[in-house]
Amino acid sequence: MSTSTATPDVDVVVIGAGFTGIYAIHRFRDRMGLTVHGFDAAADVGGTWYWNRYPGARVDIESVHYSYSFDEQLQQEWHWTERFPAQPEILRYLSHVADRFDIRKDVTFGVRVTSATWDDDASFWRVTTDDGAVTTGRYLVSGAGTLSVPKVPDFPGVETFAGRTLLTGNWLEDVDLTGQRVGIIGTGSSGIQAISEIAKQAASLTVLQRTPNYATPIGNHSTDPEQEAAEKAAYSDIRAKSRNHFLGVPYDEVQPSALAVSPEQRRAVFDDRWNKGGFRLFIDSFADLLLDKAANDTAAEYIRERIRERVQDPATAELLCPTGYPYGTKRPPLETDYYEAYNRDTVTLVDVAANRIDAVMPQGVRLADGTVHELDVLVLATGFDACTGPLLAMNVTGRDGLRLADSWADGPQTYLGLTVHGFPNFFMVTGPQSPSVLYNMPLAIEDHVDLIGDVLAHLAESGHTVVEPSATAQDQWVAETNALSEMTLLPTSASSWYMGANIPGKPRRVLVYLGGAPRYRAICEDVKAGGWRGFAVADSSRGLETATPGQELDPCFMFVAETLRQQQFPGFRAAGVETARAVVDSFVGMQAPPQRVAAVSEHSYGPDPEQRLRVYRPDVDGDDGLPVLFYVHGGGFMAGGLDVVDEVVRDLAVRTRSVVVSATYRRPPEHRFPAAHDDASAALRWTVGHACEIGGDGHRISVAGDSAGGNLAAAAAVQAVRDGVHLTSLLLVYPLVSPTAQTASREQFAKGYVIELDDLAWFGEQYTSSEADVRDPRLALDTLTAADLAGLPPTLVITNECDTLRDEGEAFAQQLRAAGVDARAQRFEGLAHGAFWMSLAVFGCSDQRQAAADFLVAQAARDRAPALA
Ligand code: N01
Repeated sequence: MSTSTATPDVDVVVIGAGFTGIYAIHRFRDRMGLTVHGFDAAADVGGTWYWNRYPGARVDIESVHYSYSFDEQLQQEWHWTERFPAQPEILRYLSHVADRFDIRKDVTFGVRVTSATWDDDASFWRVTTDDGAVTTGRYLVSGAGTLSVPKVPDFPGVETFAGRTLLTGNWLEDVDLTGQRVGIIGTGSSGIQAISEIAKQAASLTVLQRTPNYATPIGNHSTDPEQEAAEKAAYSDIRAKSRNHFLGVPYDEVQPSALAVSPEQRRAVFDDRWNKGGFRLFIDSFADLLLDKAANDTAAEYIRERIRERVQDPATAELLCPTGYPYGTKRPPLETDYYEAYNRDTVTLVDVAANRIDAVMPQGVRLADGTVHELDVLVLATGFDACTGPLLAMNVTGRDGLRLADSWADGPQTYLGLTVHGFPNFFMVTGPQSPSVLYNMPLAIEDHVDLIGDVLAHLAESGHTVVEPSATAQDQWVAETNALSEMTLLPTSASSWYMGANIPGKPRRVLVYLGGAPRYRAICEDVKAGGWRGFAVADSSRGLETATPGQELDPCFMFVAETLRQQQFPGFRAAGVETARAVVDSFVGMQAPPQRVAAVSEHSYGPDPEQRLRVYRPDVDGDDGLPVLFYVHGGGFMAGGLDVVDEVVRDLAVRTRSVVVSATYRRPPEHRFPAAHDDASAALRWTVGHACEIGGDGHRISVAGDSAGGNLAAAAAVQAVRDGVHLTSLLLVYPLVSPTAQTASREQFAKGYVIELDDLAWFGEQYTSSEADVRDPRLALDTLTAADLAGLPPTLVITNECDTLRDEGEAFAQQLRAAGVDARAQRFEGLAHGAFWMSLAVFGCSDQRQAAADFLVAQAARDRAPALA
């Protein structure tokens, strides 16, 4: 192919002809009219199913789900003979699909990609293959797979072995092992599948096990014609359900917690899922198995019990029982008669954790204690350099000579696990940091290829040719991926390939997105709905340097925004008062379990039932009066209450070791301006008057509020200072400063960011009755003079980048500074309005609360009365 013109040879170069390559070629070529060329090192289609022909190789997601969904006729006409088909049948399926869509004509087989280099001047990729050819393509799509670079351990002397060495991950032919003395290293999914089959043929089988695994029954059987017909009749429904499931399968029996049921009930659930087979025990029993060690222990112990039941020799059974890591933190294998294999006289289990492999010799494997296991065949089922390995093996170089290997020296850096900053027009199907291996692969692949198709269509529509994610979007994605991983038990496994821990020297970083397919899909939807958030487009590679990316948004917020969109929430105005209040109250569902405090008491500061306070005393030793934090909740003046901020103020009480007084107030439309403002002032007066009584230090009272509550808090603080009250500090979390503020952030984030501009307008209409109300300096804080503000305590204004109220909050901090107040604003990138309440849903909430707490604690320390200092 040519290499010298500025027009590339093809629009899209596709690497790999497995599940990804086949669909990608069809999608881009036949449905979008693009020119496409594919490469695969294999002699034919199949990808992983081409290379893994070891005995026992079998899929572990039901074939009805582990298959393409993109073509209705295809899924109707194909017949699977088994529930979990073996490798030859899957390869036949892929060959059939390739025939049906005439894929092979656009693939060069038998060549391996040795480098892919972005040409900054021509703005396309130069792809070099090991036959010396160079092919140029505007877009580069990798379907190189996640588990396609086998790990070959460098045992000393491995090349001296006189028998035959076979690698499960590169096993291309049927090998007759009858009568052979076989040794196998590795008891992951591949090893376990192979052991069950090889044990039936070999004269002897020596299993050299370093780490035992939690293998559970696959539950395979022939396809039942009636069930097949029923499934085919409901296929679109099944696929929709699958895409709405964490793992991409339509399982629907998961229960919330293994610890919330009795031991008998738990056992019944485990028995049921064990008998149903597949990944049901792992993914469809209890939702907290990967999150809570105690819950995980129940499943781990259950599996150990079942292993002991199946293995006759107690010592062998104990060796096969995993104990050193939680269930599921290494990918759980599925098996048929695996444990029974050890009941054969011909099978020996050797513990190479206790007595490590020392060397491979011509006659077999020698262990550290000098024992030699003599072998004719050595099978290496030692795993893969997962997820990043296949991409790094291709020597990818992006803009300005940036090597992917350097960009990823500290672990993968991606946006959506699909694209990489610095690598224009490069797409990784099921790449690292995407759900990939934790999402039914064919569906994960279709979703990714479709998303790439949408990006390319967007480029064409906008008249651009080059696309790349911003560094900010990528950083946010990496943070989301790592934060999700930290919430699970995965990082506790010492050798899981999910964490890159199986390859010496590989950075320990989570390689898969653990938020599940539905969350991932929702985020991708928000990326699209938000005008391709985080992606910059340009006419050329150089143009990317100055291109403005679509507004990035923290992925947690993308999920929240998309969830609201999917619920078709019509906005607060259309929802009306009662629904608006219910919606705001429902934000409790986005909060972490509340922190424990020593005491909570209820108080009134006026006759109206809404004039209430809730006082939280943290569990702190000592008789000294604690600092007091007076907190006013937000909710557009007309919604919100003590319950919805209960978790927020408990957390602040614990973080700041302060007594927190949480105030609510009379709300519109029943009570209009200035009722809420009068109440906030009255509640603060109550707090000042009762500070000692509630265990606080009357000299150290800080005032805080969020959103509309920030407005009320600021106004109450101004009034208190005017009344001669000493305040320690003022914390305003994305405060409403004025109903009529006209700012760039109000325009930029008017729609699609949780609180919309029209919501603000409607809240204002509910609360105010006249123009005079709207301009009243208690509400329009921007009209307060320097004299009004002078004397306010040190103030922190927390703002969020993607918030309608951002600019007015930051302007208010300036206004305070101009009045001589020690004030500053702290902006949180990527967050939107409401984050301060969303401790469970938005990971950045914790940073925001910590910033608030650090400020409050520092001010309280500084303000300590001399006698107590
Ligand atoms: O690889 P693995 P795999 N000395 O990494 C051992 C998918 N898959 O090919 O645990 C001694 O899981 C290693 O020991 P340890 C599936 O996603 C799917 O089996 O590191 N032992 C471990 O026992 C799966 O998870 C199917 O202590 C050494 C084994 O080798 C993924 O592929 C079927 C060693 C490697 O296990 C990988 O599975 C098969 C050493 N130096 C695979 N080095 C389906 O069913 C490594 N080991 C679809």
